Amino acid sequence: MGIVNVTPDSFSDGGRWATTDAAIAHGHDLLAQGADILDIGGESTRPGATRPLVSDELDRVVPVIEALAAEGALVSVDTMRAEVAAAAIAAGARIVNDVSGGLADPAILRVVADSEAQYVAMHWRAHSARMQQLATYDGHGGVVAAVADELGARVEDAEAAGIPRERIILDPGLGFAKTADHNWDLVTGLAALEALGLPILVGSSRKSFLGLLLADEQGEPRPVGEREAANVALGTILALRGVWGLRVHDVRATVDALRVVGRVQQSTGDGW
Ligand code: PMM
Repeated sequence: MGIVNVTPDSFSDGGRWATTDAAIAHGHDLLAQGADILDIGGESTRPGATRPLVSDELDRVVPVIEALAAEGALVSVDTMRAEVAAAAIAAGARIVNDVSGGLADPAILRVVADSEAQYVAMHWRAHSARMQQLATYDGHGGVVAAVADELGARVEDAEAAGIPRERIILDPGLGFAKTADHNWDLVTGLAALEALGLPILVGSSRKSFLGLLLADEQGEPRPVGEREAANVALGTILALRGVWGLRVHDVRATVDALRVVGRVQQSTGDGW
């Protein structure tokens, strides 16, 4: 899944694809690099971000989705808002990627239920301005048990609103109300999410836990643009585990890695 952030303020690429034409061209580039899905978003969720007006979010994403979907691309809309999801589906989006899993705007669940779109429910606790204050997981089983429980509740709500289970994909929400250690716990504890029996999408691309892992001797995090090799390594591990999707900014390197995984699995099956 290649990322097209039509935003002025995303943490790693804010402003780069902020016009309709630049975003569409970026979508073409990601398809050429081998993306299966284009994830188009008009709201930055970086820590501390303020929310855009609904009208601005619509203006950002709808024309980009219309153009790319009309060309046959499989488009996902990255939104927490029912109104934006509805407009995106009308414009041709076939996946709704809701980073709040239906918590920010519960009406989004009915919008998806009334369509044929797939639904990504990500683990989330609060909007970006507040989320890092909620990065506490003191219960038995820590962050892994809490995320599995809370995502399980999101699935129940989605099903109650009429979204069939077959259309739901789960995402641990790396970096959302999570410290770096929480993110690593989730990666290594993926079995607890897999136990929910649904496909899993993971977004680690350029995130700060990779920057911290690769920090220099002074403890200075590796800059955002120099985390790609680590991201590909993580994506390779996750692909070997059988995750459904990887949400990435640089598609080519991940696609190359997935080809290697595919070639190895062609010879070894799942038993290597
Ligand atoms: N991360 C971001 C935005 N949307 N959606 C899903 N499903 N999973 C994620 O991890 C995720 C997301 C933040 O990253 P960005 O600002 O680089 O898009």
